[in-house]
Amino acid sequence: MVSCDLLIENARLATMDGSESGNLPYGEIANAAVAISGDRIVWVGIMSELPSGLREGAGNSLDARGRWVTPGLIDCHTHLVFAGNRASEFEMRLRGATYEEIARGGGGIASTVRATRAATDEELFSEASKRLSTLGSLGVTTVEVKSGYGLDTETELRMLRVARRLGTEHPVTLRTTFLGAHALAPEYADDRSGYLDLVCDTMIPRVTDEGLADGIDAFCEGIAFTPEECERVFAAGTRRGLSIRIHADQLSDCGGAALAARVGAMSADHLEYASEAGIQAMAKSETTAVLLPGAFYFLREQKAPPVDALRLHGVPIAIATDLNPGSSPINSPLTAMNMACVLFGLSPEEALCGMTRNAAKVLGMAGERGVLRVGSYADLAVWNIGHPSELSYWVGGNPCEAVVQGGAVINRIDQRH
Ligand code: DI6
Ligand code: FE
Repeated sequence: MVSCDLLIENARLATMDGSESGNLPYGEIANAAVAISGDRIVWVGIMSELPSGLREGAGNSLDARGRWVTPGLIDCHTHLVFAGNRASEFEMRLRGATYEEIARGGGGIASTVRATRAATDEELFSEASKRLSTLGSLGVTTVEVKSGYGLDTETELRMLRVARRLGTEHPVTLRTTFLGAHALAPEYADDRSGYLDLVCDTMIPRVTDEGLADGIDAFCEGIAFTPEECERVFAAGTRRGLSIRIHADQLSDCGGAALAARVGAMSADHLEYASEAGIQAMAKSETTAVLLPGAFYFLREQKAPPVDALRLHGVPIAIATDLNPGSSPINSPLTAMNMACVLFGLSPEEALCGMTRNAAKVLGMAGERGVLRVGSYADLAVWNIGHPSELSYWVGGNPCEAVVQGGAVINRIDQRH
């Protein structure tokens, strides 16, 4: 007999999957139901077409009362494990100091590295846990977390272990990325190649032997690592089965976009200064553009990423928070979507697609997550809004009423008013 474990009824779906809805904006299906068996969606469609066996055989049901239901949000680029914060540097910047001056004075990433090295595992876990709970309450069901505030073997490993533990103790799917090449460790200030040896010959083998990372990332930038240095790190990561991400062309054009395409990266992230040639190279590859408007906003950058060129050449666009203490203390996917619209000119539909369907592609989960379709993972968010454009419209507040993660209801709608 056909049956399901959870039936969501009376929903207005934004499936983010044109093929299920005849290409309506947001992949909309009104008066809809979603049937879930185990952790998968087994039926999606108009209520009146729901097979009677599914209605009668449902173990549990959730009446969405006409609310909009979207795929669970996917924050595909965060640095949410770190200790301390940089509010004092924020004050310095408001008094006129620049990000680079603060970094040269021993602040910046180095100050978070000091705090992270000094923190216990428990402290790292509990601080990150609060941030992750906030993301979850705002509809996030999948999140990526990077290391990169340790810059020594033990602390990098500790950050990734904390991230893995977050994934087991929170109702989210969590992917980890090793970012040893985030900045030069202070001990190696005069020995760049020595630090890269450490990353490639010691850290990557230790990280992968322990199964602590799904991907590898590097900060390709004048103030960080050159494309050649990044390529070396990527080669070592690829040999160990890690998928590639890259912080590319955030503050200057270093050829990061072209590098991403050349090495088959899942994504090139930031891209404010990416060249037309770089975007064209990405278009010929499978590399997704991840835009991080929070960092652009918080650092008061002036040059927006080349969104028109990305659209023209058909490069998929994802959006993420970049949640980190230095350049993007943005603990909300919805705020990042708002900024993507206001600062970068995305449409609210592009922004939502960037936090769902295209973000899934970045994490190697295309079609599996970020869309509501038969066979996809049962991650959904229920919203008290009149239209999905409101997810990018309001700044502050939280319209998320319930989340379903892997078929489990996390926050029941009928317990709220
Ligand atoms: N790009 C950024 O904007 C952050 N890291 C990166 O690679 C900065 C992180 C920080 O300032 O702590
Ligand atoms: Fe980042």
